[in-house]
Amino acid sequence: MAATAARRVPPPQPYGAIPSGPQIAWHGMEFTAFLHFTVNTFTDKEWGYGDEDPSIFEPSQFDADAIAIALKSAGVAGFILTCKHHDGFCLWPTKTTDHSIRASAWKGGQGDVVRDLSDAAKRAGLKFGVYLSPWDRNNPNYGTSRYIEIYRRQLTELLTQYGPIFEVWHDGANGGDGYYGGARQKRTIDKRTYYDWPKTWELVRSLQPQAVIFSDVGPDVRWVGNERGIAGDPCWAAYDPVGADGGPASPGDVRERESPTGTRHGSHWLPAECDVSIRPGWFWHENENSKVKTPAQLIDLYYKSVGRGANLLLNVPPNRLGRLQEEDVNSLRGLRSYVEATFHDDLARHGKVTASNVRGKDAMYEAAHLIDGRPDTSWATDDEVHVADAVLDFKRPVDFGVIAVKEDIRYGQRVDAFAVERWNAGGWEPVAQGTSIGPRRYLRLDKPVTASRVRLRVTQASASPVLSQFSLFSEPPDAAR
Ligand code: FUL
Repeated sequence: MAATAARRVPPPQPYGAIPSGPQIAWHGMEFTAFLHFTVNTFTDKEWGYGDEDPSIFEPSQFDADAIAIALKSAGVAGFILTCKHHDGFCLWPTKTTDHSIRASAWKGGQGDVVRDLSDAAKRAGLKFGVYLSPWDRNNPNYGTSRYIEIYRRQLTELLTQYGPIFEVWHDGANGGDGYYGGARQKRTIDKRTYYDWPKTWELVRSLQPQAVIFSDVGPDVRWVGNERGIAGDPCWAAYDPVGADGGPASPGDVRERESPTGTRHGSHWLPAECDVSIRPGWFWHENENSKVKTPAQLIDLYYKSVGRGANLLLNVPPNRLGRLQEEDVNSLRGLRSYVEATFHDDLARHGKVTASNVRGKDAMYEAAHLIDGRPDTSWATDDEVHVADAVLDFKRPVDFGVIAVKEDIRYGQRVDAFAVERWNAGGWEPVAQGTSIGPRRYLRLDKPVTASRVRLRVTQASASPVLSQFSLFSEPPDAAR
């Protein structure tokens, strides 16, 4: 036993920034939903001023289980609720303000939307996350240090009373006009200092150590820099944010043009999340029922977010009844059937795979791990071998339209560029190429390709490649584009 262990080649050294445990779990979620729901749903607004009468919040047929089940069947791994949006109305019976669901006529002030949805998420096997707007246009204390205490108490309530939270979402929209307890003023805050974010994040860590924290600058998950749901190409998982003026960055003050691509060789693992709404606005509006994104648009977004190694956070806002709108659910269904039909059968698993180099010639790192369906086993090369290839051989030719490649991110993001080729008429012919891989890279071809030999080439890497997956899939013939 000891002799065998001694012969084992050591694992590769991690390269550059590496993910934390909660970040690895978050990457595995891939696709999550956002629920924007508050008084705006009833006033037809996107940003409530903060003077809304709480009694207008009256979702007469609210059904948390129906929402969670619809999202579960859309294939999401969890959802995030706007527990308080900029208008300051709290969807749970908070002790920090009267401007909450307790003052609403709904359920005689006894309701708790956060409770109902977090419980429904658990029943549906989904994770639950919270959005708590830092900007509060209702609170009279907004702009003073007293409000920061209130914000932290609100977070504490949300993070201690509703079970495990997978993500805490801090919006960058901060400060401006508002009701502020009747003052009706413009209150501008210093985005760099007012919130003292490091202290708030420490609080989140202490209450929910498994949660990831999202903002324009992380510390765990970064905003992708646009609200269209599109990650950069490349999209590096590491990122060193810079403020809009080139100085230090903070939530609401970031140089957005670098957010989609991240920073190659950046010092922090800070992966991108693509937040986008299924409809033009974040909140439900009757007149947008005819403007819901089609399945083809959602599929395209899926490739441009999930397919580039980011997570997709797709907003599906409940309507005034407290239900998901039928049009939205239909589009989600279209996306789901495409994803299932495409990704259920990995054609690569029907082939045999060989590699140009295997780390220490050790079976632990052999290329077969690329097609074993396990995320925790990898093909790795010797330290000095940065350019390498793996070839799939099939008994019978396969038709494929989608290529998937994954790095074992526990070892960092190592690959800079790769290419996929097929054997045709006695030579290798290019099929597709890409740059960043990270947790996941999907390449959707313009049309399907037929081949009985397919080669994955790592053409450039900053450290010896460690890849956990190389897959080929076939899209359903009727896939909409
Ligand atoms: C923005 C907000 O201002 C929008 O209302 C929405 O919540 C979006 C997700 O973030 O910054």
